[in-house]
Amino acid sequence: MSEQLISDKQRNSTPLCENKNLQKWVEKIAALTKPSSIYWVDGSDEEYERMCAELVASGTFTKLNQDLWPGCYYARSDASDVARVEDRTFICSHSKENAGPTNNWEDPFSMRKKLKGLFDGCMKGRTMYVLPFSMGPVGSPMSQIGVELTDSLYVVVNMRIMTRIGLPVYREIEKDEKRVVPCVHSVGMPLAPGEKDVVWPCNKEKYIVHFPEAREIWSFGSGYGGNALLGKKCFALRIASTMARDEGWMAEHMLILGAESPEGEKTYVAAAFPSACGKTNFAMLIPPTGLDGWKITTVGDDIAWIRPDANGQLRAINPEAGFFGVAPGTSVKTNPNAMISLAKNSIFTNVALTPEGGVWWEGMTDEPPAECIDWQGNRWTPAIGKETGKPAAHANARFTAPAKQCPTIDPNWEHPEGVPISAFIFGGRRPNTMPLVYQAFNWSAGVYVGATMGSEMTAAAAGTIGKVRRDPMAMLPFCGYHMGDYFRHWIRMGRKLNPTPKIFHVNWFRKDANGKFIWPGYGENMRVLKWIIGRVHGKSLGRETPIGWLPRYEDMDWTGYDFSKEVFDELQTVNNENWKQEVIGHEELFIKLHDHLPPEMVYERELLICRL
Ligand code: O2Y
Ligand code: MN
Repeated sequence: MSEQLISDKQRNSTPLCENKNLQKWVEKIAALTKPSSIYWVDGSDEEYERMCAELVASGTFTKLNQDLWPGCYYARSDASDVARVEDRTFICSHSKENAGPTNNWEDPFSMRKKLKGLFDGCMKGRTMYVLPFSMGPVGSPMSQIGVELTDSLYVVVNMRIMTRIGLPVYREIEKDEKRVVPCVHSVGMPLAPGEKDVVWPCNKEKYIVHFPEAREIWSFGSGYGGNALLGKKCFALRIASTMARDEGWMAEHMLILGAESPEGEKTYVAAAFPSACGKTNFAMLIPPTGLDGWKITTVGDDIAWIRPDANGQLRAINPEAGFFGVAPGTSVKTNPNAMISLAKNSIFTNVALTPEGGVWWEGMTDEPPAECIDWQGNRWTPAIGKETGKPAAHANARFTAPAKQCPTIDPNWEHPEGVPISAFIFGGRRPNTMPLVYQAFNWSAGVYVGATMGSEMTAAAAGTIGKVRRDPMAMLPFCGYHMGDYFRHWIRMGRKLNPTPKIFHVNWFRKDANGKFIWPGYGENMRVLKWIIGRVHGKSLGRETPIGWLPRYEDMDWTGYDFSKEVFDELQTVNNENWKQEVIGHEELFIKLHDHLPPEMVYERELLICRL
């Protein structure tokens, strides 16, 4: 098999793209990183099979039992390389001020010098893959193109699921109509001649670097998720947010879903919740008993690129082609559509491996397997787990699954012009203060709601479990420029829109006095969505409060669900004293951003204080 691979590598060592600038850049990076071979990825099925076979041969992949998990593979990362590294993520704009106080900044000249040192010879003994990818359907006017040069085959096969790659993208590059975003990635572990590789090469030193003016990404030292699959957070959010600011569109950390009423009326909404707050579950929601005449369709679960059309109607695409979802907690009960999406042709990272050659993670089934191999390769049983407190799967274990396998995938999910967006929903994990749902009074008040969003943190970012932080529009780790300017961009966008989408805030996580969640969440969230859609179409009523419009008990559709008015009223309580504290909390971030904060944010804060 390896001979076959070598001859194929040689075949693809001649450029598959005629664009001279691309060829020159590949040569330049190869001269710096000194790989032993260069492979131009064609993106074919046959190539994918070979690459997965090579990953199995090298020990990085385990092929799962194909009767149970057809087309699926399993990988375990190095124990030190399990999540995005926010403290090692840099925005190297020319001026520090443009990166703003919420990003790590370094002067681009000294950073380039540092990167030159790090990347010098870093691919020795490895193959450098030339991986062209399209964020968004190939050829869509809303799509963008990147080329990732990477020495990680694991990255190539994951990117094949998460983006559109290969020959059609080279053809787009040859048209020379769009600027290509250059992305350079290395695991940072060169191999000496004859040195045996490890299953998960990486480097203790990590750098995830963005040059927004040059629209360039360099990533060193990690092979995991958002650090290495550069189309995702690095391109589709950090670099794209700066493109969007300059070109009058929006790159947002948002799911996109469609809701079709029993009468056949279709409404699309986009929603921003911080990392690991249930965006994937909401994007694939199954309406509950009583509202089963409604149909939810999924356009995307993580990122939305949104642009006004010639008439001012906002339209959105999902720039991705797959789901890189959190495995723990995903089950046939919590998200059957995700379980069907990941049942075949998927890659699992840092979950547990069962003796039957299947995968398992905490929350997947009520009963854990009698034994399995945990994400670190050790034998695990429920008793061992209890004794050591160690889970079988890492909290940030992931599945990489093709979006087209999702049973609820929207018929227009690849529409080149995108789908029309009628509402934005912001949300977070808030045990108190925030009601289940409310509507902002207008666009500017809604931007304030998004700008002051907050949430308890989870495992998606290294070392942050349990903390609470403000996460404006869920973009704090992902905005490629000054957050104050980002709010200004939102305010400006509002002036171009017709109709102006309505803005809402939801909180599925309010707790009662005993610390128990009051709202059941999951499918029942459809009741909230139905109220939101009713507001969009002028069909639902609400009451005015100091923070916005809230549904009363009788404004919600409770068909098929016995939820008491008393509990609902508790869930919807707006306590003015708590809210005064909340507004003080808004200051924390606003003070940091003060010199770039648009005046609308200050007015909205003052208006809110007056209303309270
Ligand atoms: O790189 C990681 O650890 C995953 S982070 C991630 C992955 C998919 C979707 N969203 C996120 C996120 O952190 O928001
Ligand atoms: Mn995300």
